Amino acid sequence: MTRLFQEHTQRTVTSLDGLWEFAFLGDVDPDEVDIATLAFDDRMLVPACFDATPPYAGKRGLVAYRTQITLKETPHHRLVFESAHHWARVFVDGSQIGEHIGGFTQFALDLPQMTSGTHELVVLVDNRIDYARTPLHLDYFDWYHYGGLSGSVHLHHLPSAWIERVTVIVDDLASRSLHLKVAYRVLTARTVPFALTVGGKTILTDEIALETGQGILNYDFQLPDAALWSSESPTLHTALVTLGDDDLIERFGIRTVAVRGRDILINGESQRLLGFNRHHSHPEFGFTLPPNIDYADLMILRDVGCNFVRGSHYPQTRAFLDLCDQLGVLVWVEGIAWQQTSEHLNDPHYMNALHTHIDEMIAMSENHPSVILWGILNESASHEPASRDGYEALIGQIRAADPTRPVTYASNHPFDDLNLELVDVVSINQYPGWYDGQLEDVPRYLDNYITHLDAHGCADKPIIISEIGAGAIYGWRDPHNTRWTEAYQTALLESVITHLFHTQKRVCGLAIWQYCDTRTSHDTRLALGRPRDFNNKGIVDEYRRPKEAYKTVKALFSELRDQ
Ligand code: ADA
Repeated sequence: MTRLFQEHTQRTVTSLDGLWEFAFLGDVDPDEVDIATLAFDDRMLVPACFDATPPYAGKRGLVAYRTQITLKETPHHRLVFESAHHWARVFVDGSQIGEHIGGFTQFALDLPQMTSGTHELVVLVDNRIDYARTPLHLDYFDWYHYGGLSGSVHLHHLPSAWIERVTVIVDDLASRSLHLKVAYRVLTARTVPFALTVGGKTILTDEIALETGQGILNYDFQLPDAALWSSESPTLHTALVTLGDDDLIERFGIRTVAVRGRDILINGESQRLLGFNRHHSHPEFGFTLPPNIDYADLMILRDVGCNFVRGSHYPQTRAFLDLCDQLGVLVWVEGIAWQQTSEHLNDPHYMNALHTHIDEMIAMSENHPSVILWGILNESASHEPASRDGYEALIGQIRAADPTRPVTYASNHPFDDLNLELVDVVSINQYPGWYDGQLEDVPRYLDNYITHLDAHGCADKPIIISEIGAGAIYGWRDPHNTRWTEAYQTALLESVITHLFHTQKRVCGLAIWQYCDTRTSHDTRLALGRPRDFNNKGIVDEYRRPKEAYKTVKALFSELRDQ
């Protein structure tokens, strides 16, 4: 999965994608594996989710991948994994160089000093549900935890001083005043030239004496008259940062996101968010969506009249965010979580893993102008006093790392949530007419949530209905029009949209649950409410075939977008 633009012109980056040697080891303790004696009896594509392929469908266990890497004479080498589901341990020439916990985020591992030439890379990947090893993925989550090297792998050949990360922050919209942060690392002290060009024009130049170690360069600059980014007019700018012999290209948009009273504002203009929750998954590819599926999904969402996607329930790939940047789709990005308990939020093992994961999420998503909201802890125990510290810690972490975007979490406790004062945007997941009450009760339930929230501290905050929906089995039509028929789903979504935006007029956004049907876990507590082992609340099925609700939502959203 590549970016939509080239990230380096000077730095050499070798793609390691391709068919690697592969072995399914099964229920084996990774600490007991002897890398030297592993028998690789199969091949596996990287990137791919191995358990989305028929021979390994549904299997959980330890797997091993092997390939060769070729090091150059450059002073330093680094391996970058776009994602590994959902635990990985990496070896070069038989020596362990690092581990990573949790899927969906990019991680980098530095190689020790080695001779140039060919070396052996082995990666152990585990997709078992194992709280002790990888606490972010639990068996009861309502999505299937595919496994494997699900993202691309790259080998970076680095000079003696290199750029770790570039962040572009909008300080003042009117004057187009921006701030550039360049994180770097240096092996041996040196003085190097620095430059920033934007759109081919040199904006900053400098000569910097860099000490050994790491640091951050900070610059203010202006781009007078530069076009702004918005959903309607998603203009992007390309920054090329060079530092000595290294460089990094980032795309950014000039836009602000703010909250004022009940509104979410982009560049000072109030937004009505109309969209869906989307799982980044497909039965044939797992989490490794080919670019054309990402693109097709966004074209479908655009056709339905959406301007908004909630990336449920984990960080989104940079390739997907690149498309959203360019197409003007507004995105809510959240960390991995699903109905976490207050025990989780008080367990340092869980919280440490989540804090690291959130840092990784921000690092990979922060320059994408399409990302307008940070989310955490989907439907977790926000109604229990014992969860307070956890919410405060995570929200505090996000605000410290990125004060430029509002923070939210999807609460399923509209009547007894204890943490909504902490967020900028209140987001509510509820299923009236599906889990609670009947179809005709939907408007009354929607009014009850809002009346209660407004009377209990949320009157001056934006509210998003972040999940609502009904299951429909593709093609299931029946004169009774009961639950699971396409007609029931259509009627429920029509009632929701009409009531929220024509009658009640309080919420600033809606993310329907969900965009497409998605495979879910085999957990028996879920299975009985999940025919086919799928969450069937998509308005398209898992192969993106439209259900009856498609046309209705499209008509309603399009009318609202035209207002
Ligand atoms: C939740 C949850 C979703 C999905 C949905 C449903 O509230 O956040 O991931 O499980 O309900 O279909 O019930």
